[in-house]
Amino acid sequence: MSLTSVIVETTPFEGQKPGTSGLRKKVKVFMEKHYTENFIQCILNVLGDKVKGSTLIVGGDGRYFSKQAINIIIRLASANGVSKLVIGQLGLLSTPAVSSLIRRHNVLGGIVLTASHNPGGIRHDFGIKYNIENGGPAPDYVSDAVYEESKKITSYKTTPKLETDRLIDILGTYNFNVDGRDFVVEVIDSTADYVGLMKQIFDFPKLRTLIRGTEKRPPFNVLIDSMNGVTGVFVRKIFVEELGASPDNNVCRIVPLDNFGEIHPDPNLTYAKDLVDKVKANTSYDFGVAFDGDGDRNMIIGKNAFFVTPSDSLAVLANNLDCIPYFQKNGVHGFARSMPTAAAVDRVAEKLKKEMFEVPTGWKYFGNLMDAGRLSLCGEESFGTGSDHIREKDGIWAVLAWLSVIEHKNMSVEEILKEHWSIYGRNYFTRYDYEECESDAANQMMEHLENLIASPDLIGKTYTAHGKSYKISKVDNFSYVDPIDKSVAKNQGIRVLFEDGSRVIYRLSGTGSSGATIRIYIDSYEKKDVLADAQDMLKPLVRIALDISQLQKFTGLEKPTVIT
Ligand code: G16
Repeated sequence: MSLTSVIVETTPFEGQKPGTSGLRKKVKVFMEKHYTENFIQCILNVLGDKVKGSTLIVGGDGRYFSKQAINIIIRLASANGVSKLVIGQLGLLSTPAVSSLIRRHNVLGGIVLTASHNPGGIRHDFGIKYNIENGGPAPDYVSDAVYEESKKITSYKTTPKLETDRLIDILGTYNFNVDGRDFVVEVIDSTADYVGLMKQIFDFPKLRTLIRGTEKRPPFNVLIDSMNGVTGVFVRKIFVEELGASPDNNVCRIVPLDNFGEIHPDPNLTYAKDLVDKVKANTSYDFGVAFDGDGDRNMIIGKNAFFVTPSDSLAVLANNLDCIPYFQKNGVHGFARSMPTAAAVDRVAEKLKKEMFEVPTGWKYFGNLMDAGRLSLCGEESFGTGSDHIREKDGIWAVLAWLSVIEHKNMSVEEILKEHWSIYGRNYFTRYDYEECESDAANQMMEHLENLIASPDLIGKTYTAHGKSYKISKVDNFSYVDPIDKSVAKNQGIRVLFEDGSRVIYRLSGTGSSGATIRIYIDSYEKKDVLADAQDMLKPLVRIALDISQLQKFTGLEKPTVIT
């Protein structure tokens, strides 16, 4: 049947400005008439002539409003001259799977429907982000252009009669003719491509032996928590079907729910408390991991819920990549971390004589370095770890990498960490999050910090708390020049650096959907005293961080919402 597109008049919406990773707003905002259509049309406008005849990947974490958004995308894409959409069945694709598909199919890009670790359901968050040809999140210049378009959009093109009802429920190729052009929707198995990629990277038979056990070695007992997010379908395929994990004892919450079962699908010690409690209560578990809604974040714990900070996780993997087939074949180039991430990996880079990069918060800043062949492994304190196999962070990849290291070293998680610290020393790290504060109060606090760091008196000033003193050696608002394309990212977080190498960093989150979230990152290095409790160790610096920022005065908040 031949279909005809139409032009629909619209007017701009305020605030369609992508944050750290795409546009995230309350579901009811995306449901407003023309809101989602406007944003999708703006992306297509920015892509310009490249859209004609192109293929795009579409999918997401299956949160509430995903199907409606996909239907809008199908109609707009067909009317704007896209030739083909490759869509995960039921709209499900993890963020890493989208990145993998873009690269393997060599297509123009992808649209990911997710608000990541933010809660889902009709009362919560939805999100849309665009990924470019290399499979990574759109760089700032693309997102800025989309935002500029959103301020002046007057119309969008759609094919209203294209029947989308239940189209993405059944695998298959669906052909349409729109304005005389062919338009194809291919609904694919959500996991097949990604599972294939993981099998190329890791030694699956060895990992299966680890999980199942041998005559000489008992099964390595894992608990994998998908937190009702999209990784559930991947966990079933990879860990249960391929690696022989028990569907009853080794995995939990693996059915994706559109409201994530009303939990906050953010893998940290506060929101993944269920996993922590289960691993603590059942001492037969050797390992626990939780993922976020869209599967790019991970939190690793060992026996008795021994917590591995993301900064340490990155450093340990960096130190042991040679046990993974992918790196044996491709070699290990450089390492990188986001600025607020503790510098544990820097010490590994130094020892292994690898290039080391410090970029602003946001996975998009790693892409150019990977494309240039200068970066193999990177990570962020926000529970993101990944490599150059794709251009997104990758939760399942991180677990398979950890299991490879455990299999190779035949040591527990805790033993591996303790050995690592004994060689490199330890970066104690904590992050305090103050979620959903009043935006004005948060902005005033940041202004206060800006003014403070502008004052020359601050350098050399000593702060004392709980009997420990720290002398300020440098303060700035972090800015970054991309070594490849020389683009500049300014105002990426206020840094207070102390003479002994300790750091306090302040920034506002770029992933919230309402209000403001203040993040304070505290990091201190110890060469010898490596076995203390992180919260005890960092108590003086936390006090100092709160004193410098006067957070309580500005926000009225006594306590953070989340402590990592
Ligand atoms: C996103 C980005 C990450 C970044 C994080 C920071 O994570 O993909 O690279 O570290 O945001 O979040 P915030 O700005 O809130 O500190 P995700 O998992 O939400 O896509």
